[in-house]
Amino acid sequence: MNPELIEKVTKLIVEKLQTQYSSDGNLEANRVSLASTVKFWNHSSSTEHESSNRPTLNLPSMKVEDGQELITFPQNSESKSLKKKESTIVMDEQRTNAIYPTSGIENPFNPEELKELISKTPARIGVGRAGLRPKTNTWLKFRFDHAAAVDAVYGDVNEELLKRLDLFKVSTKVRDKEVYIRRPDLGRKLSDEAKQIISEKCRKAPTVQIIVSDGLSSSAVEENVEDVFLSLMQSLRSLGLDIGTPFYIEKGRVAVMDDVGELLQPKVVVLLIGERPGLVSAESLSAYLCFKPRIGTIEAERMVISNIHKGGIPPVEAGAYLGTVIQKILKYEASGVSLVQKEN
Ligand code: B12
Repeated sequence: MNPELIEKVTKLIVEKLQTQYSSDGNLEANRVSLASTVKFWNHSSSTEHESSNRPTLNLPSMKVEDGQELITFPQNSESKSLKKKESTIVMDEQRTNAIYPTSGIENPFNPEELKELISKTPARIGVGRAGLRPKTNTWLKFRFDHAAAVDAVYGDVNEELLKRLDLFKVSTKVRDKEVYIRRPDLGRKLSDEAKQIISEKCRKAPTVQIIVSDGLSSSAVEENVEDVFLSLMQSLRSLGLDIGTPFYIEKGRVAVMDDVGELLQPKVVVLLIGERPGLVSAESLSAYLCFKPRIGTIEAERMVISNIHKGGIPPVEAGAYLGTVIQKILKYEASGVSLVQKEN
């Protein structure tokens, strides 16, 4: 997607969220409003159910056209089935159609119940079998998804992408992928060289420090980070927040943000990092946030917006939404469990 289009979309989303959160200055109302507009991934893929795997942003029906590109955000008040992201519905249908009724279990005892069960989970259920073995199609699909997961974990992020986003690259204390997988502790520490480069290149004490890392999926970064990053930057700018010098950490873990916090003393760190590949996608990105992360920060102080990918939370929406979460963190000077406590 091009940057101008992202800018337009982000502005619209941020403006809408702003009016939702702060129009009346009433804390309780704002809290209720946040709770009612953001719903996290719950592993349900049913189109019939209230829960959703993407935030329903209460946006006006919004169309942004730019040459060939067209983005449409369905209205919150639309029917339940429309609340769900269209691509997810298509995926559901494809999956259900692929498995039922032509393949999978032949002559099921209760076809309707089977269909209902399959529609509720991305797990490979109701796939049938050939004798004691999985059917060839099921087996090939599994091998395909497994290969995608291995590629995601072992791959490296394209240098061109980092150049495009103007992110310089540093490493953690681990260089080898095998070691990275076996020693999460080393991925939580910056190398000495990284510390020196960051100190030289980055502005100190910014309000918001953005970091990108491959984590457990380089594919997640390659697929989503550009849109999330650009809309996050745009969203922070529209909110008038000061942004530090962003950079990329290779083979990072979530808690590496503590080292960055010590070095640069930002108020908030947002880390865009590849998630461990799972059943639904090998390309899912998370944004972990923390108010003043420092050595010794406990996990409960962190927050996560997960499942950012084309079948989950759309990247541009995620970036725009993150800006408003950061604004809230700054307002309460807290994140994670402390934020919830202060809000209440
Ligand atoms: C692996 C994993 C875990 C592992 C982490 C083990 C480890 N050391 O790697 C364990 C089993 C401990 C775990 C625990 C929890 N998890 Co978890 N976890 C995941 C999973 C499958 C992958 C995360 C990942 O790839 N991270 C990236 C890599 C690079 O990070 P890492 O540095 O190796 O590991 C850190 C993160 O994984 C982080 N983390 C893991 N889960 C959570 C949850 C929250 C709220 C936070 C702030 C951080 C966090 O803690 C690790 C140590 O720093 C995601 C699913 C997903 N789609 O993302 C769910 C997921 C992130 N977890 C989730 C939850 C709810 C939890 C728990 C709160 C469950 C509970 N009730 O106790 C706890 C909180 C742990 C914490 N750190 O605060 C939810 C978050 C939902 C949300 N949007 O808020 C997710 C999205 C699963 C889901 N679909 O519900 N988790």
